[in-house]
Amino acid sequence: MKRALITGITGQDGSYLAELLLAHGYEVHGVIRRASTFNTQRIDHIYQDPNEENPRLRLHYGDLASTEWILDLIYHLAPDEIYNLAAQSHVKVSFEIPDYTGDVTGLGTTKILEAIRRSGIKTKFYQASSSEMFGRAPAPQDEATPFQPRSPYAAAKVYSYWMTRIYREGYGMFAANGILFNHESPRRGETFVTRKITRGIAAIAAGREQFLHLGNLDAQRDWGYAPEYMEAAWGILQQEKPDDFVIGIGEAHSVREFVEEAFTYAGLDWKAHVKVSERYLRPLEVDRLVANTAKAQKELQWQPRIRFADLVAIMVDADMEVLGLQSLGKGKIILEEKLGHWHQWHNSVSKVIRATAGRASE
Ligand code: NAP
Ligand code: G4F
Repeated sequence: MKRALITGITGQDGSYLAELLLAHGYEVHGVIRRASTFNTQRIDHIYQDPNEENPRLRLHYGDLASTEWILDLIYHLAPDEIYNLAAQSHVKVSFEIPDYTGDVTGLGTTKILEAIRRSGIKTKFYQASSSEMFGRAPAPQDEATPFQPRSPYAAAKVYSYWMTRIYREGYGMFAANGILFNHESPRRGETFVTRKITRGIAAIAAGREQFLHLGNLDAQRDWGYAPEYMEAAWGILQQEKPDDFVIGIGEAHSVREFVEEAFTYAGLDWKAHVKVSERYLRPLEVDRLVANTAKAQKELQWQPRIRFADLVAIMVDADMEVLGLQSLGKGKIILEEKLGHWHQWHNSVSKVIRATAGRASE
């Protein structure tokens, strides 16, 4: 049985990846941070009692801000695959806590790579690199596009990207970068723009809020559906040779277009509800990200099935259900028709987002 270690297992991607690996028959180990309140809502539906015989999902405490746990854990587990998904992942927040972001999102990667090297184990390492690293580089962006980072977060990710390549080329390690463009889902953190919009719509439809306050509506992103991106991450580690891959849809939409599509789907007029607030603007912005995924299509045979309008329907439906409203139901049908058995609406969507529901106005 293959064994995998996931940092960031409690996040959006970590939870989907854990489900995917369990479905592939792996023993999955996840690193979680000690918190005074429960922070495992996204993985509670796959949690296994450690007192059971041979649980296939096990959790370990650790924080990428410190080092003492990493070498021990990696040496003793000797996982076949390590997925480094942990990060302070919010771009705007990275301007407010740049040094912490550098510690965790940047240096955290080196701590893991160095622990792998020192432990002497043979493993495959996946680094969660980001399209944010491209920053100002003209679209479309591919594996050869030079990085022009525009935030402390992006700079930290560029550092991690290069450390991954340095350990690959310098020590012959199987270390690969997945350069993922924005990917979203009903499990997306509540303060990222797509989820903020779909939660806001549900709150407005329920009569709990009247307005949704957003920042820059002109920025364009290449938005896809997170579970499919975790299929790509897994695929990257199944290659014979370590390499770097751009993963995205290849289509850009502005924040305004996301707003329009989502409000229209919910039967609401966005102009009556959306207000632009300076509070959500950033010191620097990334204007346009569009993936050129020719390499991933050819070498990973990876082809996303969920498109922009599908994603919007899935996310609006899910947030409507969280608030106990009748959803329009298109999202559920799309998932049934386009995705396989491991991503069912009831298990992977409803149960989890009820657990992670929070305030709509943030
Ligand atoms: P997310 O939902 O914000 O999850 C981040 C995870 O990292 C959480 O499990 C979080 O734990 C953990 N974490 C944060 N600080 C930590 C620390 N100091 N020590 C240990 N764990 C820590 O992010 P995501 O959307 O799933 O993204 C996963 C990874 O892909 C991140 O590295 C992100 O930067 C990168 N990425 C994401 C996208 C995207 O569009 N989603 C695109 C490109 C790259 P808590 O639950 O305790 O906070
Ligand atoms: O949803 P966002 O916060 O995502 P952003 O900055 O693109 O970063 C995400 O994707 C990266 C991949 O490219 C990941 F690496 C990163 O970890 C994260 O997952 O913002 C998207 C756009 C930005 O241009 C932002 O300025 O939406 C704009 N926006 C407008 N109003 C807003 C808001 N963003 C947020 N979070 N909140 C707003 O009210």
